[in-house]
Amino acid sequence: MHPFGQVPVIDDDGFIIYESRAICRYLAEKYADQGPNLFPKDLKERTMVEQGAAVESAQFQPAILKLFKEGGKKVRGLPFDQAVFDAALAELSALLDVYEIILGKHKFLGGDEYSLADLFHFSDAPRLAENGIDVMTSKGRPNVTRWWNELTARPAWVKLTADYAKFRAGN
Ligand SMILES: N[C@@H](CCC(=O)N[C@@H](CS)C(=O)NCC(=O)O)C(=O)O
Repeated sequence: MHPFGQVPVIDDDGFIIYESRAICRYLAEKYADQGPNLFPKDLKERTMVEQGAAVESAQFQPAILKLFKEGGKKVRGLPFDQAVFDAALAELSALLDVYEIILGKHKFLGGDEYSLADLFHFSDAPRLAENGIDVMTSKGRPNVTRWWNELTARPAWVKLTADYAKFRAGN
């Protein structure tokens, strides 16, 4: 189903889609009448969301994956380079300094409403705190902290993490 043999992939009544962000865009449009408006129709509002989404995929995700790549070695007991890890964390912190400015201008990454631009951060960023890295809420970035705390308190996210914990526990 997935040409690169990866997950996620969905089969929506025979319509097969891969790439998580394309899947999210499809589902947000398909179910636009349910829940919050994640992907606005207005050209300028949608472009703001696309701008925030592009920041996530072009800047945030590469930086966080660099950190996880080195941190994962430590977790698995493989040769680990603290300097590489520290440099990756510094890179992510510098990126969040820019987020701090953006989030000082509007409430969410893609404008003043919660949108796909914010939601895309759920694929990786929650694993930071799970691994004891508090960079999303560390002191000195009040806008980032406000934004991240608000995102992770959303009922859908709280429910998903609770369901996942039950799934991992085998219930
Ligand atoms: N850009 C892709 C990344 C997909 C991806 O990296 N999937 C990983 C799991 S998160 C995977 O399937 N890894 C197994 C593999 O590549 O064999 C997306 O966002 O859907």
